[in-house]
Amino acid sequence: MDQGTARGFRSLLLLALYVLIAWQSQVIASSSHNVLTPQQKTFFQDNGFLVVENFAASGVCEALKKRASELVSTCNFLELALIHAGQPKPFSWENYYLGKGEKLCFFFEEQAFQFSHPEQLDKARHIKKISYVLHESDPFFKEFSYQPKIMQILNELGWEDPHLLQSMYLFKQPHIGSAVACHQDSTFIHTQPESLIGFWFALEEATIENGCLWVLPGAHLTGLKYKMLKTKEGEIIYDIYDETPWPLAEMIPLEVAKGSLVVMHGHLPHLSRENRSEQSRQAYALHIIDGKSAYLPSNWLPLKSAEGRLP
Ligand SMILES: O=C(O)CCC(=O)C(=O)O
Repeated sequence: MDQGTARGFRSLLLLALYVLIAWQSQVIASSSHNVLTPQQKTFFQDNGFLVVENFAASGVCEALKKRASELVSTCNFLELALIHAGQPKPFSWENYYLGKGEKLCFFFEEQAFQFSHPEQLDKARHIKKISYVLHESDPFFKEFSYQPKIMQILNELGWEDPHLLQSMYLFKQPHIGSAVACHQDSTFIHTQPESLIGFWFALEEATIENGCLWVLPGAHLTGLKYKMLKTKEGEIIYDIYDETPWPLAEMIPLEVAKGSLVVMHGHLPHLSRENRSEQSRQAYALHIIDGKSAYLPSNWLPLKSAEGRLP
């Protein structure tokens, strides 16, 4: 396919995505109903998470998956291989992602760095995640992330002035998809008062086999175990409050269908296990704060104050 045809195809896909999302929004706007039932809101308050089925149409999931794979094809893996090889600064992970306001960061599974010829690597089969500002820097993800239905759910859950702060595309590759250790998202993003909430969209079916999310229901009512802080000098440090291990045996799997949304309170402990199955488990995650809270200077991720606000 030549460049002109590829561009035309991309515009068509973006238009299709726009029409699908606009149609969904129209359905919401023209109905007097809330997206969430009172039972769902109570469930979220009690448990710290909520599954909203059929949030995104299958065509929207496919368009986002296709866009993510296009973005991966643009990534410079050789630069990352140098960073991984532990070259002295400026080739360090910190320099790669710290303070990178608008640029996309690409992270690969460990196996990618074991190739003796990095230029021959099949990036599509080894990419782990793309972060942290897809919702700002890519038109497809921006269209999806700023749709009114997201705002409506946030409002219904009590977020009055939501700001999209961070986004991540998670590939969870077949066979080699690595685990994400148990954590609370508010460890990494701080506001005063706390207001972090995560929206995790399953772009493919998520099962125990392919590494679905696991959560600890009700544990969002407990404090943070630790905080990752950036010092005035720009160094990353950890403030530890509680060293007891997570009760992993009490965690429950969230097996969800393609198109489902999982909402998670910033204090909810969650993890995902390795994917050893044949199926990938692709997902898109958004981390959102309330603009009524102060965004603290201890955050590693800079806040672009005017942007990130939902309409
Ligand atoms: O998708 C995963 O495996 C983990 C995602 C996660 O931890 C998050 O969105 O906060």
